[in-house]
Formats: sequence, structure tokens, C-alpha cells
Amino acid sequence: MIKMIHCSDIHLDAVMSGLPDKEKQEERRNEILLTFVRMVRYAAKNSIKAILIVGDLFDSIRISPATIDIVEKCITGNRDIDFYYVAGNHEKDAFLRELSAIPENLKTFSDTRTYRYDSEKITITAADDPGELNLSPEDYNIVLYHGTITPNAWKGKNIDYLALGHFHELKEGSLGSRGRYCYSGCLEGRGFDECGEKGFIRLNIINGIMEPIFMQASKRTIHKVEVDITEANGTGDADFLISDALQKQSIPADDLVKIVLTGNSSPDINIGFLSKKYSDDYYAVRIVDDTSYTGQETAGTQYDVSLKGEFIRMVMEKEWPENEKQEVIKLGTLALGGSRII
Ligand SMILES: [Mn+2]
Repeated sequence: MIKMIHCSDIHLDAVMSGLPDKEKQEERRNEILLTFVRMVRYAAKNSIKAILIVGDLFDSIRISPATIDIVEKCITGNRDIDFYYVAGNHEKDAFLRELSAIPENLKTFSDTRTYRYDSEKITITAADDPGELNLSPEDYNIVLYHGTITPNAWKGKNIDYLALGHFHELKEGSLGSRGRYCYSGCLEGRGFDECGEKGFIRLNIINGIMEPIFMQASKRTIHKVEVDITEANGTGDADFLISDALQKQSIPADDLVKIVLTGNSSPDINIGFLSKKYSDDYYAVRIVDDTSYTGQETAGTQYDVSLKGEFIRMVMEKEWPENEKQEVIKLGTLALGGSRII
């Protein structure tokens, strides 16, 4: 049996702009690096033979000296593990340029496109295009690719496991009669748009049969909690509904919470107050108003850079009677929110 890890989109050194203060931004930046280190330690402890890093290991072409140092030590300090690395669209060639030397166990695909574990008949190939693949049906073929795929284009190529990077959510699917593809998602949610469990894929390959297992790895999870506030007649009611929704999920105080308000909005919900209140209960909280327009919020929304804002601005410019404008805005924003109008 051979054991591997598939990970991607770690985005080391990313700025966590969604967090309220600089201290927490810095803390999260370090936590991402620590989670990467923890994953490598897990690999060493569990006799993992290879770590497949499918792009966006770093967030940009600017990598801090401390981060490059830690990553380099992770690789050189674990000579038994082969680190396979393809660059992502974020870091481009910055990682390899910043290294003082390319460690022997860092497989970059710059000279060799396919590596092979002969005893297990396993190949690992980096692909830029499915058309360039020429894989033997006799082997167990793993292909690395960072980007968006059309699964049909990768079928019939003798791929057993297409290890993907680029999307930050776990996503997998079939490649027809042989093989499957998988986006591992990122190791840590970096902002409130990256909710849910994050981690890596552990691959156990035995005699050409492989079982991928998702391993939760993040230090903190970003939870998404939707709260319908249609019944709320003010901030106090909304507070009660939010509190009720949060209590139904046992979210650790160390985690982050994105509270999405849905339904029809009521006038005068003080989101600032609610954000402040719940921020004391968790590591960080973001309240997002995703309610539909009910006639009271034109003044705020019309300046939003959203489809809803765009729509309201368009209607407000018309020379229609005011009550007709309000009716059109109401129906239009309900439709944009996915509600049934009739
Ligand atoms: Mn990415």
C-alpha cells in the first residue's frame, strides 16, 4: 500500500481582510501556516509517501522570508516524503525562485513531467491540457492540474485520480468508467466566503484500488448560519431569531460565524448592534443582509454595487409615478432574491 495526501489552495501569507482587526488578521495568517505544518507532521507520523500540492500554495508572488523558510524546512526536514508541486495562478513561479535550492524531494515537473513508483505501478503527472496525456492503461495514473475542468475532456485518458486545485471547496466527480476527479479545497477558510469544513484528501492506494478520505484539518471553521427574519418587527426580534438559530448549532467559541439574514426585511434592523453583540461570543462574526426588499430600504441599497442596487437605481431614474416605482422595485428585488412573485 502507498499513502498520499492531496491538498491545494493553501494560500500562505494571504491577508485575511474580512477580519475586524489587524491582530486577528495576523493570527489567522500564522494559523494557515501552522495548519500546513501540522499536515506535514501528520504525513510524517503516518508514513505518507507523497504530498501532492496542486497549486496556490502561496497567496501571491510576494512570499515572506519566514514563510518560505518554514515551508523549505518542512520539505528538507522530511526527506522520506516526496512533495509534488504544481504552481497555481496566484504564486506563479515565485516559490521555486525564492528557494535557495530545490530540495531533492521536491518534485516540480519543470524537467520531468511524469514520476513513477515502479513497485506500485503508480504514475504522477502534471498536465496543462488533457490532450497532452499519454498514460498507460496498466498503471495507476494520478494527474495534477490547477484550474477549472470540463470533466468530459479528461475522460478516456486512463486517469485514475485527477487531483485538482483552484476551487476552495471540496468537490468530486466521476471521469466515466475509469477514474474520478477531486478538488481538495483549501486547508483553512480565509474569509467569510469560505465556509464549511476545510482540509485535505488522504489517498490509500492498494493494488490499484484507491480510497480517498477527506480529513478535516483547519484550526477554525467558518460556519454559515441562515436566519429568516421575516417575522421580526425590529432589532430585538431579529436578535431573538439569530440567537435561537445559533443555539441549534453547537458552534465552538473559537470558530467564525457568518450569519445570513434572509426572508423579507423589516425596517430598522440595527445590524451594527447585532454584529457587535455576537462578536463577543465567537472568534469573529459577520452579519450579511440577504433579505428581500419590502419597501423600506431603497435609500441604503440603491448605492450598493450589486445587481439589486443596479436594478433599484435603474427604476428610480424612470419618470414613473412614485408608487409604481416602489411596486416595481419590490417585485424586482423579490425576484432577484429568488422569491416567487405570484
Ligand atoms: Mn486558490
